[in-house]
Amino acid sequence: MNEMTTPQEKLTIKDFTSDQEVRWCPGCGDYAILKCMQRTLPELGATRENTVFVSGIGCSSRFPYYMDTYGFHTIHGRAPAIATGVKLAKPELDVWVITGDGDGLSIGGNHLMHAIRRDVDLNILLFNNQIYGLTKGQYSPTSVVGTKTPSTPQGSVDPTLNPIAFALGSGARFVARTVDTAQKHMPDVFKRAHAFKGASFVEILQNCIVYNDAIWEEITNKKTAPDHQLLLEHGMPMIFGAERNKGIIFNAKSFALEVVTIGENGITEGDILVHDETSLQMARMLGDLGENPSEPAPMGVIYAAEADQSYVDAVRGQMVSEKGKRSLKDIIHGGQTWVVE
Ligand SMILES: Cc1ncc(C[n+]2csc(CCOP(=O)(O)OP(=O)(O)O)c2C)c(N)n1
Ligand code: SF4
Repeated sequence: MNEMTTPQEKLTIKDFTSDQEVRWCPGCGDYAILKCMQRTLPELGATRENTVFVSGIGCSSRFPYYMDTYGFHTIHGRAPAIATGVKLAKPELDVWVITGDGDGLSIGGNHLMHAIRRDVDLNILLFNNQIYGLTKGQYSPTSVVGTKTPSTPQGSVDPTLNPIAFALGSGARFVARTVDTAQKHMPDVFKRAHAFKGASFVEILQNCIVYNDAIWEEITNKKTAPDHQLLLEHGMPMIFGAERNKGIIFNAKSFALEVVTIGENGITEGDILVHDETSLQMARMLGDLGENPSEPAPMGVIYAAEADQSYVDAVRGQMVSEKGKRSLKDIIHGGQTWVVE
């Protein structure tokens, strides 16, 4: 007898689009990221019932409303903590964390650091617009020094926090960068982040057209982008530029990466560094590249290392081995506890 199977219905962008009215300012970079996610999930074979978006507070954190999946719009800076709970309770779910540079790196810096350090299997997307958008444009940890805002009328004096360096310093095993306008590049980065078993950290350069317009202009403008973006590809030489004649070398004297021109000072293509996404040392140097405006910003997968253990499996293993042995009350009262009378 032939078994009848119901063919899996192919989902489309519509299936992941909720009926909620999108309330971002016209022209905000968040729209492009949202569309890209709604378009990419069907390609990943994701289902609505197995997908959760967890966000904190900020314009970017409105994202879960607009996805027709499960979602939590939580409290400021706490999305990583709540997402960790979701993943531990239901490991079969795909858990995406949506956060901003203020939500994830100011009030939530501590929580973000520990979710990354623990390597919880979350896909963390940090929308970096270098400003607090929702609260009307105060400076954030990623604002460049001298940024004039209502909270820094004479210009900010705080040194700028680099999200890639922050993630690597927290022990991240998957770190990538993309930009809101890159409709071809962004899905590939989402797919790699989704496939990674562990905490995948993605910085998305995002334009806030109202409070910090055009901060990524050199990277997004078609004319200037080739000279300001270094598109990384594992195993390929790091060559960039409108004329494809610029490259990255390692300067052993300054112990840093350096931009060179192929054909000048005896530099040939063979001198250009080949990207190795499994090298933490290279990732750390790439993380710093682009801080100087004369250098290109690395885009794509900067670092991807194998996880040495699954945090979720390890914690759930302990939960299983402990089950039925002691009550929660016994555990709480099991140590050095006393009653104050
Ligand atoms: C406990 C608490 N403190 C402060 C705020 C005010 N607040 C809301 S969103 C936000 C910053 C959001 O900035 P960011 O994460 O960069 O998101 P964007 O709006 O730029 O997307 C702040 C400070 C709050 N909601 N809760
Ligand atoms: S304030 Fe900025 S980040 Fe917020 S919705 Fe408007 S353009 Fe987007």
